[in-house]
Amino acid sequence: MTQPHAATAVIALGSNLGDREATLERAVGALDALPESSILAVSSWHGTVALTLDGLDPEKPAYLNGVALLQTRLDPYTLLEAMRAIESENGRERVERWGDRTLDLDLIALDELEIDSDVLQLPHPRAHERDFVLAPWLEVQPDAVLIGHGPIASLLAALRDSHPTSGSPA
Ligand code: PH2
Ligand code: MG
Ligand code: MG
Repeated sequence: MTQPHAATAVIALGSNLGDREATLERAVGALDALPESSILAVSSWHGTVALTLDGLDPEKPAYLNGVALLQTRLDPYTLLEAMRAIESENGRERVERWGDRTLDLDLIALDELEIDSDVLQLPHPRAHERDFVLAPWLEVQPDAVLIGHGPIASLLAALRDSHPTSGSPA
């Protein structure tokens, strides 16, 4: 389903298996190729330590993370479905929560939209505490504000004050 007005989607990309950079680049191309959608900006790829349910784990394969801005007229649920399809096309298998993956695409925000449904929460409920989302996001949208939490520049600074090493590459 499409909407009358274009919105800007903030999409976080991550990979810690296979040829990470090639997969992320392919995902950006696939997002750009979605109907009624075009990529506005893509951050650089940041090497990050894997965050697991038990905390940061340097023994796990390291991630490459980035953020893309996608202008789109797709409604949020159609966009989410399309993102899942791109994950599957890139070898994503859903084995364990927060497990290793060839490709993870997370919808972080869609303009000012707030949604709290079973399948989708916007803005993403954990984005404010994730260095690997905030740092690349800041590159492409320095004045962005995360609804309910504040300017992402302040969130990232606060996070780095409390966990000085959380964003460093593996
Ligand atoms: N994604 C996860 C779990 N852990 N760790 C890093 N460094 N980067 C991620 O993108 C990531 C993670 C679940 O989506
Ligand atoms: Mg994720
Ligand atoms: Mg995900």
